[in-house]
Amino acid sequence: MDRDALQPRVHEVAGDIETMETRGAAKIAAATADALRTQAVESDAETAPALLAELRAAARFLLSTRPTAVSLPNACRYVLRRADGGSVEAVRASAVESAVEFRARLETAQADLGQVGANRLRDGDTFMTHCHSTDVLACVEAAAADGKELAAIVKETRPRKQGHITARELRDLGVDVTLVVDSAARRYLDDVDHVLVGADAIAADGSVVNKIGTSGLAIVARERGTPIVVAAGTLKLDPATMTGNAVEIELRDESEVLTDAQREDIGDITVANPAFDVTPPRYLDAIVTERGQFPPESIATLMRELFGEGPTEPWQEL
Ligand code: RI2
Repeated sequence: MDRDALQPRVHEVAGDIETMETRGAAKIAAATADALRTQAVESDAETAPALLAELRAAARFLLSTRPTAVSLPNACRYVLRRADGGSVEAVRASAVESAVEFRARLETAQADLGQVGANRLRDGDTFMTHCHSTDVLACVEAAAADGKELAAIVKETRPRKQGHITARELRDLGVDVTLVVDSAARRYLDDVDHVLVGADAIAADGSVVNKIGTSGLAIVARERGTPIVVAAGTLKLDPATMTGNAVEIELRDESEVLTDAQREDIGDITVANPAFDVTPPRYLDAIVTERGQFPPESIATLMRELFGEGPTEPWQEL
């Protein structure tokens, strides 16, 4: 199906995800569900199969924007598996209902996992974090609501410096924030009670894919004996990894690393800009989800319960 037939809002949402105007795994998932809802509402398809074909095409288009955050295909799975019916109106209504339900579940999940994560944090604790994760923020927000006073060492997170967003949001929650450059992490780990990070995807073996720099932080934290906790709703579980698929690591443009002038000045070199890395389960202490806290090695059991034995790809063309 031609992408031009998709609603302008779907193009807008896809563009915002691609340029990272909309970023963070949970926000990407929420925007994806909204885009599919808009496609259903605004479509002038006249038959149920035509509307379903449009929804599948919209999902494929959204999926082409960023390859790593599994929340994106999981949002598409949720909406498309429930969009069904004998008439165009029935398909429209079920797509809208499932997209709205997905958003509501996302919010509840974040609040629930926030409380689980908050239970790990004690009054007076200091944690270190990397990048910007709304799941991590949910844990801190719940701890703050419980009256706990916290301090945070926030890594700047090159190249896009999402640590600045985290620093501002933590400060707004009343957390005592120290911002450090990424390479200062090891120096400050002695002052830290927990490392608390988010995730873009979690594989069936308990490996966690998160912003580049997470795995190095986890290895150094393990050496120091500092617990490493991942806050991640079950939306981040990647069912495709149950059948042996690897998570694709997004490689982004070199312009995020060097300005044109810097590039010109340095001359003929290669610039590599992977957005994510993989932390093996042996460096992680716990994965905090809305279903409770799990040792990383046991996550496959939860995956099977939620997704069955393997992934579905309801966006495939029939
Ligand atoms: P929440 C972000 O990726 C970070 O890697 C962060 O840890 C992860 O998404 C999860 O974010 P990016 O979109 O879902 O900035 O917890 O590349 O908000």
